[in-house]
Amino acid sequence: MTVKITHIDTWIVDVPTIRPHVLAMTSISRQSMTLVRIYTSDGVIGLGEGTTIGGLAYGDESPEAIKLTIDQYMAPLLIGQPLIDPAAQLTPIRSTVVGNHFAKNAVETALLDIQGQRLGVPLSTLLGGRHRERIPVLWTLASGDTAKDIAEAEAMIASRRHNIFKLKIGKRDLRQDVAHVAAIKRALGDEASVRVDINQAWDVVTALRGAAMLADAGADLIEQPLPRADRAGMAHLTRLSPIAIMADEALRGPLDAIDYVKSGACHAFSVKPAQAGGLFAARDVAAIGEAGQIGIYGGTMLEGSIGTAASAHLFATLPSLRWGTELFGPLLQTEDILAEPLEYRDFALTVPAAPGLGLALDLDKINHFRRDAPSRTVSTPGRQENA
Ligand code: MUC
Ligand code: MG
Repeated sequence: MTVKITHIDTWIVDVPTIRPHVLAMTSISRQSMTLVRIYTSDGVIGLGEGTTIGGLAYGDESPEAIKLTIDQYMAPLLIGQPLIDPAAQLTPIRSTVVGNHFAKNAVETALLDIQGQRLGVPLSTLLGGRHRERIPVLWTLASGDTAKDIAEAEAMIASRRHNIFKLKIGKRDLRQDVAHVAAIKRALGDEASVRVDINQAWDVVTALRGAAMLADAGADLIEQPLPRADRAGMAHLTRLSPIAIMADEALRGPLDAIDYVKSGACHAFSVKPAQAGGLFAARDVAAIGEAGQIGIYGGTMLEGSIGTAASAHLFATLPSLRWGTELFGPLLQTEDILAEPLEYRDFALTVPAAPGLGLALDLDKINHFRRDAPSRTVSTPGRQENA
């Protein structure tokens, strides 16, 4: 009998963060994840996640927009259809939905999760197979306070959870920001790598000065210093910077990756499935970078465990991860939504081994944090919830 896609659920789940996370353009104290579940007629359920940072402060799809796009425009193209390979199942979506990379990534992940479960193989096998079982993970220091950041980093090193740190700067005056970085690097010493993420907050002149000052302070790398559209500025800076320049927000898929390689506009790529438009598009971004001698880094949108596991499956398949990864999203949240959380130890994340994503949800937790949870619902009369 033909197996069909029968039903698709989407929920926005708001989980508080363990402390405020301060970026150049916004500060978050909760993470809003749009979770997707795709059901098949033979009882398989695929999971996906669409998560951004700070509503519309980071990208141009909000959690609410991701949900609406999936519910209104993608689900009708899937529900009732025979289940086929994800590549072909996604064709009508690719041809009728422009952009909306976060929503596309969430749906693609769920379809791959279904395929992996049905074939009895982990998602990484569908993506070509693993180079590694465990993935190095850095931690972002973003409390906004130097002494707190140092204490946080020291605790991370002592518990062998992280020894690479990314500092969010760009909000304050350059000299203050560099003093903050220098104090942290001095306190942590040579055993810890310190990098910075500017989240597009500088112009070229500030970035040129900043790169020299940060090199003196012992930082290794500067992530997305300039606005995403300033490719010429990034190329200029990349030629002159004494430390590595990484592209993040600028990479919205393989075409951006080609352009960045051709114009020599960075030394490193932050590869993000959500920004690229899916795991396959992100794999292409990484392959283009590799071919162009660009150092690869596994980025995050501070996703929870579903998006993080999906990225981990992909990053396990990449031939090299020169700059490691930042797949710490679940650790920034006060509660995990999985029945069995992902394993972080010895400075690395273990890639799940069970079929598909290899995850099981904790539905009680999800029900508690769901934005439309019965206790918090303002008005959804007559709505049937089926968690
Ligand atoms: C970003 O810009 O890289 C990833 C880690 C973090 O702290 O923020 C995100 C977004
Ligand atoms: Mg970044």
